[in-house]
Amino acid sequence: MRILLLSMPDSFEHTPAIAVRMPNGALGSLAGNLDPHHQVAIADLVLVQSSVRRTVEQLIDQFRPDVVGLSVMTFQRATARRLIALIRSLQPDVRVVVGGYDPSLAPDAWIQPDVGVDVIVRGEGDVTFRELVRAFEQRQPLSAIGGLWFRQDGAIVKTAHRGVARLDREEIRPPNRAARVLAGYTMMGRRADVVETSRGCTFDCSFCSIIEMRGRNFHRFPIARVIDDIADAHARGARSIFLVDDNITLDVERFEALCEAIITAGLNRIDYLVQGMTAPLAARGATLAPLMRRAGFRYVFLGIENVLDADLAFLKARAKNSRQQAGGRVNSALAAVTILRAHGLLVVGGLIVGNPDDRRESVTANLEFARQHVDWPYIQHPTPYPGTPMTRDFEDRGLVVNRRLEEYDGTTAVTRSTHLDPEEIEFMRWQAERWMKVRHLPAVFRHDPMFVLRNGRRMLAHTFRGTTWRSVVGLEEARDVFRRYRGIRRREREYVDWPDPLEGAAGSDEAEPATQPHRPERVGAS
Ligand code: B12
Ligand code: SF4
Repeated sequence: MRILLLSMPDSFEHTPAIAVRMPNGALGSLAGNLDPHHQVAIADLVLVQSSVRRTVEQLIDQFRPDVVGLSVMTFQRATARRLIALIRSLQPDVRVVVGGYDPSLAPDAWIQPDVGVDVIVRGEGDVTFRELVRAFEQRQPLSAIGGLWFRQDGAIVKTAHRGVARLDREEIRPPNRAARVLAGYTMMGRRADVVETSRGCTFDCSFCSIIEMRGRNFHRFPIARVIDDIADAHARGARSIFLVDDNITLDVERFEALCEAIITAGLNRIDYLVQGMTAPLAARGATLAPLMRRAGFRYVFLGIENVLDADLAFLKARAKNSRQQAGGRVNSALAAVTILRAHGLLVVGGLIVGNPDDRRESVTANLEFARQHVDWPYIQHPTPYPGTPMTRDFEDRGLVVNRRLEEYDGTTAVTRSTHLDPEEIEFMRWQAERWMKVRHLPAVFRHDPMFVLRNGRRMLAHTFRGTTWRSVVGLEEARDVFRRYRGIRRREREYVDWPDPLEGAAGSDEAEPATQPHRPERVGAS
């Protein structure tokens, strides 16, 4: 069968597509786990943000897929609906399958007939999708395949729950990067790729979707498999690799062993990015941080979440972000940041501001921490994604004020606190963050001077969207710039020039004309 896998073009404020365009890890894994006789094409649409419709039309025309699979996050839901409608108009009989976080955690949103989805794959998809495609090919019933919702005779059939895979038994085969048909992956000018070393997490932070998605568990790929996977990415040109594990720092000994294995394999000239918790990095940083540096790690995305105890407690992130000391538990953010930076690692600081009881001072304290201690701010607002405990808390307290899911991108405040309006929370973050980002430019220049020379102006223009000469010379207020920036961002969200089949219904009320940024693009053979 011919299978086309798509990830959505919608990108995130803190990883602008000018500088960061990474492959979607799910699609490579799905492709690698299909039976080998199928023809598979992967198109990460973030690579063609300025020509999504044209690219999809070309792909459908050239490839004539039997099955199209889309990977969707919640804020990408409306884009996915438009794409499905476009694809159906081009090839009405194609089978449309959706998977990933939003279809898994909000399947009800995907079953309306107008949306045009045939099958929803819930949770981990590698084995489920393989079995699904086999069943399509052999015209077998889908009811025996665990982990699906599908349409049959006008009704929705839900099949048995499917547990997560044990990764140490070769149940999950390596990703198939050869299936990618678009070019242009980058991390600030270096060819970028993603690699998984483990899946899952045993914590239960209230804002995170992982527990509802997979349950509380942690499974590790064998280190030899990870090294082969990194070598494969490297052989295909990757010079910057994001380890997309949910929480690699759950097992620090294994992480250290991985660093050693990377060094032994001579793969330590690659730049690595990883995300981790503050507590183990603070506790073990004295040995771990220098080892990470030797292995090539450059950026550490730290889930600091919040520097105030009350907020950490609300986010249920206290256990992973504090450590026991004489006199009680203390927040481990500062210790982790300090040790990482002392060893030459750059810290991407993940913070969440605008929690239910936040006052101006609480937001300011977190912004001030970021200003002083992180290299790149990754500050978000609490966002009520489907199925998270935090969503229930915000709903119960009547604090969700924005139901336009395309704005659930993490940097749009869609909830208010009991003391602050969402606009005020977002304004405070936006105003502080832009200057923190500017401060990071020299570090990027030292590492990738050509990239900065070529793109520095566009990166600054992106960071300061909405600024005009009038605002620079003080003839306009910062709030005017902020309003203009929000208008620009609203227009940027229109990635697909095709109507939403649920237009007018809740969650799709953006009606601005499409204006598009840039993007290199190429449609090649599969
Ligand atoms: C790595 C990661 C990133 C990387 C992405 C790198 C990349 N290009 O892949 C970065 C840091 C850039 C990122 C950014 C964002 N992320 Co993120 N990210 C993750 C993380 C940690 C792992 C995702 C991953 O790659 N896993 C490995 C792959 C193999 O697993 P998977 O994606 O789950 O795919 C499996 C199944 O879902 C399923 N599946 C997936 N797609 C499909 C499609 C089909 C057809 C089928 C059949 C099956 C299927 O099968 C796959 C294989 O088993 C998750 C989870 C977590 N613990 O926080 C969050 C997560 C996915 N991110 C999330 C969000 C919200 C974002 C941001 C909006 C803001 C943010 N929090 O940073 C931005 C937006 C990104 C963008 N598009 O611009 C949310 C999504 C919530 C939701 N309901 O939509 C998550 C769940 C975190 C959370 N808050 O709970 N993210
Ligand atoms: S530690 Fe990270 S992956 Fe685990 S529940 Fe918390 S935010 Fe999610």
